[in-house]
Amino acid sequence: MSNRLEAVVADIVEGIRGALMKHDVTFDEYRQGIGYIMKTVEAGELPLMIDAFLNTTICQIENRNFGGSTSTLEGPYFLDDAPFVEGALKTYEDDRHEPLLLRGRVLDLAGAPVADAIIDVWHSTPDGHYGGFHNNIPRDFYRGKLRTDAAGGYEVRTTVPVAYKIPDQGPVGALLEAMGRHSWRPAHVHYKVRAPGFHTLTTQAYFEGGEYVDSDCCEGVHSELIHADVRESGIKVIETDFELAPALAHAAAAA
Ligand code: MBD
Ligand code: FE
Repeated sequence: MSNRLEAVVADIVEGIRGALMKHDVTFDEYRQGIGYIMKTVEAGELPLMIDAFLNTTICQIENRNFGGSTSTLEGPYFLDDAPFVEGALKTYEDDRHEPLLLRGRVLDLAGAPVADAIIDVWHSTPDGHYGGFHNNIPRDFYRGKLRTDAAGGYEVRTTVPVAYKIPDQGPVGALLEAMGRHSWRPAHVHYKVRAPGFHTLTTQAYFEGGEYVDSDCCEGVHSELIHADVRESGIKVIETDFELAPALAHAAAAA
């Protein structure tokens, strides 16, 4: 058996060495880089930093190796212990809330319904924060698990999320801004869809015309994940069918 760990780490190191060489990085800058990483760890933002730069690459690999719906960023705010919810996610009472209905079906690659699939849904508050992470918002707010019915269907009410700014007081937002980039993600709803025998699908929904849809700082937007402004009796609806691939990876990844 080949040593996969050795192979991957050696190539990562080689890639970093190439970048350092290319830019004549000085010893002083090298020490500053280490200091920056230390600060990021202390601020609890290391997962955020890595996700901002590399999560989308892992998703590209998933999309290359599995069929089914397009996968995109999990991001740093998924909580696996979110409770099952019926009808609606728990949210605050907030004048800024705009109601949102999420619904659709979970299907296999042949289009047959997948019953009893579990869908985690999570998204931001109307001021761009996540339950369990920011401002003492309870862990079970703006997130929950759904179970698909016999027809593979799911439906839940919640509120429209807003664009998310990676905080610029923290090391990650500060880095992006110092690089001359912005630190915004377009408004999005997160989903993680799981069912026995299927490859887990992690994805998001975006809003057509929304701010930053064309310039996500984490590069997680795919055109097929952008939803038009559909309304039923005035209520915004995102209808998404999730197609799950079989659990087995493409030969290239499984080898
Ligand atoms: C988010 O909300 C997110 O989804 C990602 C990918 C990165 C930072 C914040
Ligand atoms: Fe997010």
